[in-house]
Amino acid sequence: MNLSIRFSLVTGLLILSALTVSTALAEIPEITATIDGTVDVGYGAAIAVQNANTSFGDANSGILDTAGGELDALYAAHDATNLYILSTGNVEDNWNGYYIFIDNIAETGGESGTFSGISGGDGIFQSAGNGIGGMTFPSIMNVDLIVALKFGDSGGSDPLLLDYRLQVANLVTGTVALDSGSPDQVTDDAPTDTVMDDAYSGYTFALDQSNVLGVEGTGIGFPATGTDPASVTTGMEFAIPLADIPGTIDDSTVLYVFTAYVSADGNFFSNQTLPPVPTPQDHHGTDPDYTALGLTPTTLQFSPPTAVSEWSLYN
Ligand SMILES: [Ca+2]
Ligand SMILES: [Ca+2]
Ligand SMILES: [Ca+2]
Repeated sequence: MNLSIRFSLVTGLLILSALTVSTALAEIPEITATIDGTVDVGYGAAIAVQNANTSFGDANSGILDTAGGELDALYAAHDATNLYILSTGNVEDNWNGYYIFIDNIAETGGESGTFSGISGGDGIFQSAGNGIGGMTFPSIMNVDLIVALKFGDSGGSDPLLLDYRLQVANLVTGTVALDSGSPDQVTDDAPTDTVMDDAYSGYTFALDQSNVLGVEGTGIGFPATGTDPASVTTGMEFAIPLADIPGTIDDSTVLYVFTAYVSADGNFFSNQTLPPVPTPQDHHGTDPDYTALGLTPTTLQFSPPTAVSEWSLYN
C-alpha cells in the first residue's frame, strides 16, 4: 500500500463515517402522500416532537371553528413531484399563520442570519411594521422558500370561518412568488366540519382539526403536559411542488426545514415550532432569534448517502 492509497483509504473511511452519521438523521420516505390532514402510514415515525405546551391556547373543539393552536409532531416525505410536510396539531381560524421554512443546501442564494423581509401579499413577510421580517434564522440555514397558510373568516358573503390565504416567499428572488389573494378562497361551508382542503397553483393542503389531545395550553407552555404529542395523527398537511423550491433538486438533495405557528400579521411568534427549541419557551415573540434560541431544523435527505459505493471503492 503506497502512501496515496493509504491516504485515500483513510479519507474514504472518514467520508463513510460522516455519511453513516448523517444517514441516521432523516432520509425521508419516497411516497405519494394523501393530502387529507392525516398522517399516512408511509411517513413513518415523527421526525420531531413538541416539547412545550402551546402559548397560543389549546384547541379542543374538534372542528375547524376552534380557538387555540399547536404543533405536535413533524412528518415529511417526497415523491418525484412534491415535498410533503405535515405538522400534527391545530391552527386557529383567526388568521394565525402556519409557516414552513425551507433551505435547499444546493441553493446558496437565499437568506441567512436576520431576514431582511419581503414586501407584497398582505405583508406577512415584510420587515417594516408587522411581518416576520427581522426574525433571525437558525444559524445553519440559508432559507430559500417560505410557505405560509392561514385561515379564518373574510366576512361578506361567507359568514363561516373557513376561508384561507396561501402565500409563498422566494428568498432567492426576493419576491412573494405566490399569493392566493383577497377575496380569500372558500374551502368549505359547514360549521361542524373538521377538515378543510384545497389546491392552489400547484400547492395542495389540508387541515384536519379533529385533534383535541397532544400538548395543552396551560401555564406559559412548559413542560409539556397532556397526551404524547407524537400520538396525534391529524393536523396541517402540505404538498409543495419541488419545482418551486429554488436550486437543483435530485437524488442528492438535502433540505433543512422547520415549521412555526405565528400571529395573523406575522409579527408575533408562538412557542410552537417543529423541531422545537431545545429549552422550552413561552412565546418566541417579535423578531425571534432562532440562532440564539438554538433551533436545529430537521435535515431531510432525498436518498441514502452513497456510503456503500464509497466503501466499495476501497474493497
Ligand atoms: Ca395524509
Ligand atoms: Ca439555501
Ligand atoms: Ca392540544
